[in-house]
Amino acid sequence: MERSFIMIKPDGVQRNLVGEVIRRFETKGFTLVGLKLVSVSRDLAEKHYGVHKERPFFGGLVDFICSGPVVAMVWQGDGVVASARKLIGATNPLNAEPGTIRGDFGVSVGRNIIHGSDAIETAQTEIKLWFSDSELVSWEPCNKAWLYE
Ligand code: DAT
Ligand code: MG
Repeated sequence: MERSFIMIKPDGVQRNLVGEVIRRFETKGFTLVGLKLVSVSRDLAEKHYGVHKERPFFGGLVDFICSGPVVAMVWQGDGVVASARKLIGATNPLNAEPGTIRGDFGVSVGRNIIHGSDAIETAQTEIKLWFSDSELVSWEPCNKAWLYE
């Protein structure tokens, strides 16, 4: 089944939004298959944001991601990659719709609380970068019959 890499950034952890973010993914109906608190190394942050390495904000972004613990997660479910992006909202929280995580909790692009993979292929690469196979748990939620027909 489809999986996405979701990370609560240092601002989300410091602002006590870990439970709120997890609640939104749980109540939506997605399944948590990986979860850990990580003190991110520069090497990992630079790899994760490698696609942005020529952008002027890259250095600040890497500094920020390494500035405090993050919560790295893998969520599973039909269509989870695109749906997670909708739950998260637009990159700039000022443009993100109310009801989305960034729309409800943020005011600036450099402190936008959460990361979510932007495509299925990206998700696969990011999950491999952040998690070993043994850290991912395949399990059958008991409410599955009530979420899928
Ligand atoms: P997203 O996180 O929505 O996938 P992205 O991949 O374009 O957005 O950018 C990655 C992160 O980089 C983003 O979450 C916040 C930061 N960022 C993007 N554009 C920025 C900008 N113009 N100034 C400062 N930080 C920026
Ligand atoms: Mg992105």
